[in-house]
Amino acid sequence: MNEKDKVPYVVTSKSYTAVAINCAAKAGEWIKSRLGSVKQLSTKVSSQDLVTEVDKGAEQMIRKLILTHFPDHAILGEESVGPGAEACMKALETAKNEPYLWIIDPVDGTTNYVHGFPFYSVSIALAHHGEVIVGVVYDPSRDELFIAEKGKGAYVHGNPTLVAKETTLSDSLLATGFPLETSFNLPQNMAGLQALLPKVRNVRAGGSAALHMAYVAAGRLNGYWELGLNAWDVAAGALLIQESGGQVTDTAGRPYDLSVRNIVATNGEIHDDLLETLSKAEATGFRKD
Ligand code: 2AM
Ligand code: CA
Repeated sequence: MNEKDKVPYVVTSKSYTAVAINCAAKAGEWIKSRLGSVKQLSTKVSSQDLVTEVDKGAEQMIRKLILTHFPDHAILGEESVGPGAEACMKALETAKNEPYLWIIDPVDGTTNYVHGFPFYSVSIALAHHGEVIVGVVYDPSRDELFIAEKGKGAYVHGNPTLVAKETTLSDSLLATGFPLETSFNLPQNMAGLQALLPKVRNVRAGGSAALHMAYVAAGRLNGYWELGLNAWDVAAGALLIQESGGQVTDTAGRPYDLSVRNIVATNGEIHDDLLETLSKAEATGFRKD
């Protein structure tokens, strides 16, 4: 073939998963390199709701990378949405029917990050017409990368993840988190803890929803519940769990979708018992009409 007739190589299909991994790894390394050097600490709605220049910088980094590869895709990121549940729900309502929507939490576990407690993560999910098709959670402290593709399984460093096998609450290690809203969610959370603690092996509250969900996927936790979360905290983790054989619903037992804020995520075996205990304790986070 004549040199001038050669067609230049054009990348026609870029892997969504490869881009998600690249973004999570790059942002994760950068976040870790800035550990302990946070200069400006701002709060969103209260002194408990922290945001740093690292959260904002990491989100910008991820946005740029995604848009370099997929300029037509939409992006929903924690740091680009105003504070509070209303703002998140509104942003999600507008974005959820986008053909391709990336859902980013640049630092999940910001409070831990600020305090130097090594349990935080980068969470990146891609939804196609509202259904999560790729989920990546990266833990820079342990250099653990959890990856899931819809219908193709979930992996941590190339090894398939599988949920734990225990079938009873009494053999289960659970995790939860404490939402900031104090008038309604706090008493609900206390009621849930009080009902569950005597029934299970123990309960942890590590402070990163995404990482807790990755741990359920990997069989390190049997289940996790938390009230008042946002789409970016759980979208990637939900796919990790589903692709590892587990179950994800809201606290009323309805199947997971992007708008779920009160979440129950388990190995499947203990799901109904966990739901029932929360319901009996009136600790689902849903107000009675
Ligand atoms: P973040 O660190 O990205 O804010 C811990 O219980 C979990 O709750 C974390 O995933 C944390 O995510 C999330 N979280 C913290 N503040 C929150 C808020 N105001 N609303 C909803 N979720 C919050
Ligand atoms: Ca988060």
